[in-house]
Amino acid sequence: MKNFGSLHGFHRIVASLAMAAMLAFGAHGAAAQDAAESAATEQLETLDPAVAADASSEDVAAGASAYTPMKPTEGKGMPVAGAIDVQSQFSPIGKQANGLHIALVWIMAIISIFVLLLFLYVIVRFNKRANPVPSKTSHNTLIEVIWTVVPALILLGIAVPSIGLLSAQYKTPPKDAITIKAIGYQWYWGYAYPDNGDFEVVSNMLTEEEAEASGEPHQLAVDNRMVVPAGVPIRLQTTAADVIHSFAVPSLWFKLDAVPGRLNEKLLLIEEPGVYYGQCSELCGARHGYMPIAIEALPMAQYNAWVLAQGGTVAGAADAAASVAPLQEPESSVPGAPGAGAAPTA
Ligand SMILES: [Cu+2]
Repeated sequence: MKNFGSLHGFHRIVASLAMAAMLAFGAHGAAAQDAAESAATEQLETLDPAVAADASSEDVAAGASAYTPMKPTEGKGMPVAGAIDVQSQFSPIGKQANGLHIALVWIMAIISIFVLLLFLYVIVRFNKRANPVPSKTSHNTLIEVIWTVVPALILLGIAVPSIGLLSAQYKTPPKDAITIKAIGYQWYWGYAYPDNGDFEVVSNMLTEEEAEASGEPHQLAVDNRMVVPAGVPIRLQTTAADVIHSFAVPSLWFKLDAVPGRLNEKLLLIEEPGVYYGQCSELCGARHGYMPIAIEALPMAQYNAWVLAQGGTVAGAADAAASVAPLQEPESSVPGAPGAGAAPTA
């Protein structure tokens, strides 16, 4: 148990060091900014005017033509300055895992304090001055049984929820889950929507000025977000076009490698609408640190409206679409075309 406890403490020290390193890295980020600028500007020019317009508005438009990127909530779905713990969780699996994490920290703390108190007691009570003639006792069956059985029970108590969590994290998504595919490129993300007409959205990082202008955290803000429905199961598949990337969003407890030639999938269920940020988490080349992830979870009706605005299709389109937006020709979505969201040609 002592090992377990100290490992956990060690983990935290490492996390703090890593954070310090990341802060230092962030300071150097400006150097690579110039290279980013031209690519991002190019991307911005192809933006749908409706998307680019008034990013500061807090309204989440219901109509297809009026989609406005949602304003992120400070501290939600993003890192907080000075924090050392896990981000607040917004998925059921994240809450389960965070609960186990907190329980383990408490178990670790209680055991560490207990062992520390034993040490102090021995140091004070049995030092050479206080106890000049030591006892020659070498065995005590009762104590030996207790200090074997109790740690074993504690380990068992940890193992059961731990193994349960492990399997729950890789539970297969239900049949009716909406499939969305995240594709890693050097160095940006593409999001394909095979269940919604198979259009693809290309997502590039915003420059510092652009992120500031839209009220978003720099190096996490992107031009085109991965828009998903909230409150319904999503079959999130990951793959890559060139090298291995990793799709990771800490506040949703989601991390899955994106491997060329392979299709990984995992269930994603976001409990409430919001903007959730993440980053590529597999060293993938020079601009690995500049391919952030921004997920915008919307209520189903607004998600459908967004899909239609991108030129995609909606299941059971007739009624769902009629209430939110005019139908568009599916031909307007060219599979794999970058910058999907151009106006339909018809
Ligand atoms: Cu990457």
